[in-house]
Amino acid sequence: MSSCHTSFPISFSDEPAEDQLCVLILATFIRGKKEMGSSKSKQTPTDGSPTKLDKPWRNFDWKQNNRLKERLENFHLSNPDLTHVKLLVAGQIGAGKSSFINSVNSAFQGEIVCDAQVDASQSAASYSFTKKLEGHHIKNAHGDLPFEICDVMGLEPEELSGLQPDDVVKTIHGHVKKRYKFSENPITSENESYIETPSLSDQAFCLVYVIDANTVQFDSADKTLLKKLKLIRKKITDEGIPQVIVLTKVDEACKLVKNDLKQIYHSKTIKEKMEFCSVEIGVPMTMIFPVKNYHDEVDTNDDVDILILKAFYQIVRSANARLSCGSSQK
Ligand SMILES: Nc1nc2c(ncn2[C@@H]2O[C@H](COP(=O)(O)OP(=O)(O)OP(=O)(O)O)[C@@H](O)[C@H]2O)c(=O)[nH]1
Ligand SMILES: [Mg+2]
Repeated sequence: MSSCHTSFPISFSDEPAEDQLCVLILATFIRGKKEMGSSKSKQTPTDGSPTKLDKPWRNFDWKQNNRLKERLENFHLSNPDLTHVKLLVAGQIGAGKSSFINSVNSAFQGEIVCDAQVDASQSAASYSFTKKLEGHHIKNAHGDLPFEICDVMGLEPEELSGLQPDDVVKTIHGHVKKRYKFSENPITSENESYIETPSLSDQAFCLVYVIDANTVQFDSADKTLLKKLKLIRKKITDEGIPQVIVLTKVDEACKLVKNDLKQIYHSKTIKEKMEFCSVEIGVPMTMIFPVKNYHDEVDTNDDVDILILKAFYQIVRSANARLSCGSSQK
């Protein structure tokens, strides 16, 4: 195990807590499943409206927008030789990985940005819209910030199709060149897109796991996804790569939240979905962030921005702490 750990405790259910230092943007779970299985009756009152908790279950300052932006815009990387730190988003097809990247850029630029291509059809596609490894620099109105988010193909619930766990791990370690087109056959050192000796700027220091809140459920198909995740985690955990979960589409998952995003921490449904992810995936609640991505808006707004920036701030802090320990491959 790496001797270098960040200060963010992450424990996976099947592995010792000290081995669990990962930031992962994970986009999981099958589109189209609208309920959370057996817990449905507990979350939904008999009249069909979502349960509103009197007290918010997480203290959240809805006025920290400018403070967060300022901190991120003046962020200094722990390694001054690097111009940016790389972060990787991964997760299931259609969970909102590309939309999250666009939402981060939109929050900084104050207008809707669509750099990362998003599947506008909203269909329950069985293939990933994003196929190649794409790097997206995070920018504000004045230029580049020291962050780059890499977007990859979505994970599929079938064992042998789509992006393979090994490719995610190789991407984190910096072995995969930009624009590489993923396939079901993991990249090997013979491939012309394989980087034999990656530099620090090729490597990612946080894995962000994007999960669709609508579909949080672990049935047999999801178990295959879980297996893929466990394989990824197993490889990167010992290297102290931090892991963060971003829970997307909270607007679709809870009516209360759809009507007023500020109700997010009053929503029992969202709380239960986050707890479910925490238990099943093993990431502590403190490293799980619910967001609504920009998806049909023409203007940005403070409430959407603040949830996006809060998640991004934690991702960046975790990555920066890991970066101070050197290469992502130990
Ligand atoms: N309502 C709502 N829709 C969202 C949200 N995030 C993403 N979407 C929509 O979900 C669909 C899929 O989003 P993408 O960002 O393309 O998802 P992806 O994970 O990049 O998908 P692949 O590249 O195919 O693996 C698009 O139609 C988005 O507009 C959200 O927070 N709320
Ligand atoms: Mg995509």
